[in-house]
Amino acid sequence: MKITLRTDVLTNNNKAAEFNRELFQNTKTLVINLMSSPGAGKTTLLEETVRELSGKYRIAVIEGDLATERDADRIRAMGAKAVQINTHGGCHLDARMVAATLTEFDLDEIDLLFIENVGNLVCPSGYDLGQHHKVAVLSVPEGNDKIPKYPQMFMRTELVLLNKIDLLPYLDFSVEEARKDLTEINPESILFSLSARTQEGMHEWFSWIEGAYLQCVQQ
Ligand SMILES: Nc1nc2c(ncn2[C@@H]2O[C@H](COP(=O)(O)OP(=O)(O)OP(=O)(O)O)[C@@H](O)[C@H]2O)c(=O)[nH]1
Ligand SMILES: [Mg+2]
Repeated sequence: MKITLRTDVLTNNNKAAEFNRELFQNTKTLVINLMSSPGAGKTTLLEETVRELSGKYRIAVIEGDLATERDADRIRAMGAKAVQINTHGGCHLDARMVAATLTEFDLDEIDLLFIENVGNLVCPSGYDLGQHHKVAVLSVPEGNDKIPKYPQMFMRTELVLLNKIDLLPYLDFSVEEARKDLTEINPESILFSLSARTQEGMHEWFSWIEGAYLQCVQQ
């Protein structure tokens, strides 16, 4: 019974995801679904991304949280349009929630749409939102065990942003071990080490976005 219900939920989600995907492709809007534990630094990374890339691209953000407009307000303060979804207890965004916010945007006028998922390493990765890319953020204070302990998240993402590397001197996190664990779980995935606080390594993330955008518009 439980399995049937989950299948139905996912089937409905996948239909909405296909609707979103077609819209994103028709309007040549690159869409990135950003996922992580609470506090890994998703909003900070997006603030810095808006700061760096808004001269070149038209950027918008969908923010997912259980409650408050705080993250959307942070993005608006950087000058980008942001729409907040409150899940009121739900642990992830689904494709229908995203579809419902799309009336708030003119996608023809947006080059990059970031979706910041609810902070959680478990549920968000199981839901296709119709995005082009799923990106996971992992942060140094979370410790080395997160990749092996939450494998579904890292199996389903093609890029991992290891954030807060400015804290490496104070904690026992091993970047080498993280790379090794990631390769075992998902040999295709790549990892960029960076700090949204000090900007170290951020250029790799910005170049990756530029490459992904080119690919999106050429399709
Ligand atoms: N030292 C350090 N702190 C960081 C860095 N990036 C983010 N932070 C801090 O980490 C805390 C959480 O950052 P957020 O960007 O709000 O994290 P989030 O992933 O959006 O959190 P949720 O939306 O609640 O899931 C804030 O106090 C940030 O200032 C970093 O690179 N280095
Ligand atoms: Mg956030």
